[in-house]
Amino acid sequence: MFAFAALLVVASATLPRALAHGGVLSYENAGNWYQGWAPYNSPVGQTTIQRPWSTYNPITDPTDPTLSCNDDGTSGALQLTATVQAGSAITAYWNQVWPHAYGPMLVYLAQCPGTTCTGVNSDTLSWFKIDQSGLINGTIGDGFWGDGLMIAQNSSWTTTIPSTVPSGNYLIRFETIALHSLPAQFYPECAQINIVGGGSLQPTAAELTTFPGAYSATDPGINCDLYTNEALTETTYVIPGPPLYGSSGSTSVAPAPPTSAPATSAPHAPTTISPPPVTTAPTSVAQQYGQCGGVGWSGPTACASGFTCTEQNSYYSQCL
Ligand SMILES: *[C@@H]1O[C@H](CO)[C@@H](O)[C@H](O)[C@H]1NC(C)=O
Ligand SMILES: *[C@@H]1O[C@H](CO)[C@@H](O)[C@H](O)[C@H]1NC(C)=O
Ligand SMILES: [Cu+2]
Repeated sequence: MFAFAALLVVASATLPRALAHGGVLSYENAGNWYQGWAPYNSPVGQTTIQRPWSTYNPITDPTDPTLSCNDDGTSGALQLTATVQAGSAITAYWNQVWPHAYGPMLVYLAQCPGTTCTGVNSDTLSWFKIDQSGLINGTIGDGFWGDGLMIAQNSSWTTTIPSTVPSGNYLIRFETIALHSLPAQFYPECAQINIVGGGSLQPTAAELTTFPGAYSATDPGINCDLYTNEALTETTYVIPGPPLYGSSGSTSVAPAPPTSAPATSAPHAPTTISPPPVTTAPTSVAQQYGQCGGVGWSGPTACASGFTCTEQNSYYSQCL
């Protein structure tokens, strides 16, 4: 069993004893690697973009005060921030091999007031969800989940910072929720990023939430028993949390043009071609560094002019 072999490797690397659990250990963006916080080392001298976190153990209460970033919400004494281009991909890496294949993957952003997230308690922020993957196929009881995809992708998850997100300082919160036993297990860790080159689409009120606050123990996606008879036929899973960013309408997005041609209007041929308007609404092509393909990907598969969709692995293609 590869999982067993991996656990032996982990044990010999003198990692903590909570071998069945863990968290995000490192990040990658645009070719830059960022080592994460080491929760079982002394906090003294740790310099990382990741927010401090305290335990490999799961949080099992969705109202737990540590639910925002798996700690008390404070930044590190030597906290760093990564500069990240809007539209670029950022990957979080969990300890290998992540053991829990049943449950959803979720990624959130929260903008910090002021000019830095350092010193801002994560418990005070409003979060919006930029990525999620629930039940990919099969049934609740025996299906393939976002968590399984994360494991299949080298125990990592790649998400694209939406190109529409306003530039600024954010926390990014990667979360895997494990449903193999009840209560559900929450594994959230956060990192500080400064998003540059962003757009102007603010999340709507309906898309914003808090941690704790976003989840309840009675949410169908959290109080989800995989071991009932119904679970073996149920193919619908409701991912917990707010609607995805950009999905619930916003005043700063222009309404879609009517799809039926205005047959009755007199066609006046324009004598000049106007340049395309600058738009901040989501487009059907991926921008530079944006994801454009891969197993499970349902977003754009074409790249903006001048960029080519390039396969990085079977789960991730990127416009370069
Ligand atoms: C479920 O999805 C995964 C990943 O896309 C794929 O490898 C697997 O074959 C699918 N299983 C079924 C039963 O469709
Ligand atoms: C798999 O993840 C590890 C970090 O956990 C990383 O060092 C390694 O480069 C990754 N391998 C691939 C093929 O991406
Ligand atoms: Cu575990």
